[in-house]
Amino acid sequence: MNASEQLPALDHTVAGHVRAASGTSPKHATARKFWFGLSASVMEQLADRWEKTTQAYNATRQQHYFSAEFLMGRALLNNLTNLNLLEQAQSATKALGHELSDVLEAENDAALGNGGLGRLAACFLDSAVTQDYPVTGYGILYRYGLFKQIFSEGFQTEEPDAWKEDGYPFVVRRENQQRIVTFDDMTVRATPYDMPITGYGTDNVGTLRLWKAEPMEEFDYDAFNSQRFTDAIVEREQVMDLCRVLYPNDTTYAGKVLRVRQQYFFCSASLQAMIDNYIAHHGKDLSDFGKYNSIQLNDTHPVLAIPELMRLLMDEHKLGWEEAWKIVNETFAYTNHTVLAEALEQWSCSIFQQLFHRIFEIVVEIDRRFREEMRERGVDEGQIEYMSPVHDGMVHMAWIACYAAYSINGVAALHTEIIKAETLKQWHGIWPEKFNNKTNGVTPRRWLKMCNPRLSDLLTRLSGSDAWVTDLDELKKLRHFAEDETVMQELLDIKDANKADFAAWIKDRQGLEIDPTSIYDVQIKRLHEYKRQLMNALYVLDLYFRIKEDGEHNIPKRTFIFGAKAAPGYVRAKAIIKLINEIANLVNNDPVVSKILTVVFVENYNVSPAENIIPAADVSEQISTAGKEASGTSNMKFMMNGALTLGTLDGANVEILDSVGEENAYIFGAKVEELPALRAHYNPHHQYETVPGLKRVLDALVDGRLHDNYSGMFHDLRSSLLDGGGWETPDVYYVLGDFAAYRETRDKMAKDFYADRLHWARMCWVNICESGRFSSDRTIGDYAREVWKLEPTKI
Ligand code: 26Q
Repeated sequence: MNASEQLPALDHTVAGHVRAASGTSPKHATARKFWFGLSASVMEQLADRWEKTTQAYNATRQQHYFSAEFLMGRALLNNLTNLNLLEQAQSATKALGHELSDVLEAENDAALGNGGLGRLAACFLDSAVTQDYPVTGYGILYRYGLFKQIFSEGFQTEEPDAWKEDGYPFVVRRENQQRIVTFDDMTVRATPYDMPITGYGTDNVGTLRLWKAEPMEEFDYDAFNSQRFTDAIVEREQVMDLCRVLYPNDTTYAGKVLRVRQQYFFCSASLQAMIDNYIAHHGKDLSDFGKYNSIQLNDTHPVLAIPELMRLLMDEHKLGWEEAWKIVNETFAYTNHTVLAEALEQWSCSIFQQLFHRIFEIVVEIDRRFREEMRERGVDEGQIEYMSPVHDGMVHMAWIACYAAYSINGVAALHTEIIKAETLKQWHGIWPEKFNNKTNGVTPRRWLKMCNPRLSDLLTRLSGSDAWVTDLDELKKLRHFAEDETVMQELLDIKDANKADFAAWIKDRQGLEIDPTSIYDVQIKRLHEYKRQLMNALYVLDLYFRIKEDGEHNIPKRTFIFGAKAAPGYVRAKAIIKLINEIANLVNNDPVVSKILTVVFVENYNVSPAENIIPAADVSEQISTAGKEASGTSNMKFMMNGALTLGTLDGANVEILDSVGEENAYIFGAKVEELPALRAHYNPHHQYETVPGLKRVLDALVDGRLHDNYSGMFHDLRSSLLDGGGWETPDVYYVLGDFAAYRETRDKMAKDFYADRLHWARMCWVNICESGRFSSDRTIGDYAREVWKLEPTKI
């Protein structure tokens, strides 16, 4: 029996909710108010099932996903799709004088994450609930999400992302579930805001629990009255600061005290809730805690949960060290997302001593026992020192994770091999059995069904059902349609329609006209040198000169689409943004070249822009230096939507290639195992002098043809490639080294696009049909079976 069956249907409840939210008739409500009302109707529909799911999960073994980031994007359309309410919502909205598309556009993205790692967490929640796995997410309710990006004169500037200032209907404040988190210098009330996570084709509704920091007392009236008014205000604000903003750092580590406070805050509150919950359902004896709970640590950001669980078990629940450590060992699993040394978190001991001396004591004891254990194993002192959780005045978060966790995984096959052989090789030497690979995936609900309805309808029609939505391997069965010209023509028509939609979208958003018959060649991801947006930009500039100066003809028509945010303090990444914008100016305003090429830099790239860009893409740029991109996940989204990968053998590209075959992807560049030898003799000046096109584009950076507004940025970019400014290794990411191969492959790809449209369609089709392996349903199934030992629990 389903309690929600007794509810009035959505189309009967919307009007009332809109009236309540807007204080007007539905007809006169703004799109934003209508969105509030419609969202409230959705919350009403799922409430009873949500409660039931929570109860069912509490009785069983559960998995808890700890992550400082959840890049959720918009919720309304996703929930309507999952709950099969889309048609009802459409007609109800229309009947009340609104367009659903306008209403959906009124929602802000919940951008509580930087990029891949945060979006992965969001896809995982979707897949977990869709497959009825008892999984709960835990994170932070940031008041400001990832900054809003504005271009002014081509430079990135940042503005706060006040995404929920006028309220957010998809979280419920759980007043009665508050916990107290204690720092040595402040005590904070942690209030959970729970977000329902709906799944596709299931009544289960999972939970994302986001904690908010609040002052212990509503207001310190005592202080207020005793003329300490400002002190009282300042104290309140310090507490509120805790959750104010998401750190925009992505890949480079910054040892900010507030960041470690955030991490401890959400870990402590989440663990307290878990322990209380365990006691309520399974009794006071905590020795089976690890049998009912497992925690996945999304990178090292939540690793403070390890010493904090030790503290809670020992200090609050009176267990001994050995007992507590055994539980910790049974409970934690750790996912590594990066091989970049500069991204590994390490905190100065003094920060720990100042914020939570007890946690520091526990970490030091973990360190002492670790060293003892290693000595017993006969590990040499030098290696013990290197691996020890505390040394050189720093606490090494990844080392604590590797020691305490029962599972350590990378996020793509190649990445896992690299962490075993390099990044974490000492740990692999000691505990090889802890290591495993879990190649990332993305949810086909958001990244295919929802964002690409045309293609989804075709797939459903050809399959005879929509089973593929929850079993993406079903698409393999459609592979033979590659030989069916009518279907291939239909695929081309769908892509064309999506491209026309994107052209209208970007015209509306940025006033840019693009040609929907041109090739859409797309690179969307955070801006980082290793991702090599610079190499892409240099190619575009080279093409400009080839048309303009060399009079090359027969250059296929192309639209180059970029989307990327740079960390605000990452000066060189910002220089690359400025450069792309300047190239866009040059190209788009040239009377000759603009007939063939257009450059679009999508401002403020985020989850929802991605949903508009990906279904329209022809070419997916995945061009990181081999060995640097742990996995990549946009590569998978593109594949699912029928774009072809132009990429290096890096991250999950390797597995995409394996799935589609080399005849259905464009692969170029140095391989991981070739790079050390190539580097040994590498001289970027030689590339500059000999590789066609390179000298001209690199010189254009500094000879006045491109303007960096006298910032010196372009000069720095050029010398970072050629001589490292005299003090750093030049061209660390092998941009010039791979340029020739990139140019050749990209040229060929563009020719192929126009040469035989049906052949191109067949390649896209194979990519779509083989994308099942990259569904996050597969990933979550693997985690559930192999790491979490979890059974589906259906309500
Ligand atoms: C750390 C310390 C201080 C401040 C910020 C950070 C920080 C924040 C975010 C460090 C790293 C991140 C995010 C990393 C990330 O998104 N990594 C990506 O993870 C994806 C999912 O596994 C992979 O597909 C990408 O390859 C990887 O780059």
